[in-house]
Amino acid sequence: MTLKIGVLGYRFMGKAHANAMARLPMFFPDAPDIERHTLIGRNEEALAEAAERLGFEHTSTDWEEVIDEVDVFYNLGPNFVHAEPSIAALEAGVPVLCEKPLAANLANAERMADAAEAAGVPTATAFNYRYIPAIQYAKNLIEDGELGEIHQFRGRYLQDWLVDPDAPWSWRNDEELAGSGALGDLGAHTIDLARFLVGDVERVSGHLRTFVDERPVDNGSETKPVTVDDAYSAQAELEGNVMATFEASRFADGHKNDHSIEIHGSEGSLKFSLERLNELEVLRGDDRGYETILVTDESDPYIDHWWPPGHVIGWEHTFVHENYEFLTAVESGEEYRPNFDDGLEIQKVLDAIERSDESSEWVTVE
Ligand code: SOE
Repeated sequence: MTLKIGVLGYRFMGKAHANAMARLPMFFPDAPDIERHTLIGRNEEALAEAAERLGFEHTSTDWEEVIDEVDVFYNLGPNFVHAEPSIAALEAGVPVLCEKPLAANLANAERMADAAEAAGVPTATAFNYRYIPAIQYAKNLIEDGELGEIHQFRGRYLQDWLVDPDAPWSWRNDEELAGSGALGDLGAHTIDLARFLVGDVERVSGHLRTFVDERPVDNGSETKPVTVDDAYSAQAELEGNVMATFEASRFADGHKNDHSIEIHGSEGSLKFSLERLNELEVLRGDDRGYETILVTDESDPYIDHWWPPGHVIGWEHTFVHENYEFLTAVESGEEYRPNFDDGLEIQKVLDAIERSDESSEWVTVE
């Protein structure tokens, strides 16, 4: 059976997922057969150009119509578009992959997770960084007890594309449309890795800041207000009494896409940085320094699908692994993680960090 895929959104994420789908038959021959069936957007001309370039057979400006025609629905639109089309697809029994964060607010994330539960079909919240081989290697080390009992998690995600006060306003700067700023866009990834590698977030103390209050619209003389954070930091307690700190900024000059984590346990530590994603730094026992492990051996997660050792992979490969796992779960009907429930748990943490910033108090994640 060939799975027909409908995709809403054709910009950054549309390109990342379309590329992943195109790579699947070549590198993951056991992946389900898929057809890039319909690309959905609002501007017919731009949509037609994107469909041609990204390899989709059809286009549509009406997501409701498409839901009835496809076997899988990808929601890659801005955060404020996540809820309604995803819920409608689930009500029609269609599995959904939705970009992160799951929604622009907690209420919508709850509605989406409820719809997923009622539908009983696989769902995905698209946390692609779980699919970096070095991150899966780290998970295996932790599960095998190589780091002993985990005491501390430290995660920061730094970008610099908003340092310029004249960088144009976009939906990512608006609370209604995005939910939050660096917190939801970047912090959601870090919190996903903390949950994936260590455990659930139990309570948080958060701090949010906006450094530029208004930005030009389309380089013109008009401006629009910035109603989300440019940066956030939080301290947290994870299950098992693990101490954590999270931080993200779009205002960290000199950092392009610097997502770094460090984990310390009773028997060892590890460090990972997205800008060197083929490597994991590990320290064990009485080692006096970290050993850099190049995670490109055939026995490393997913690597046997790609190139010989040392022939490094990149950011786009994470989407191939993610699409492989999700579409395999769709075909077999098995549960996929991270699903909408995981997306909701992360949304609860984002919400708790914002509430903690407002109240200047620790907030329990419930
Ligand atoms: C922009 O800040 C962005 O594209 C995020 O939206 C992505 O989730 C992250 O992977 C890279 O940066």
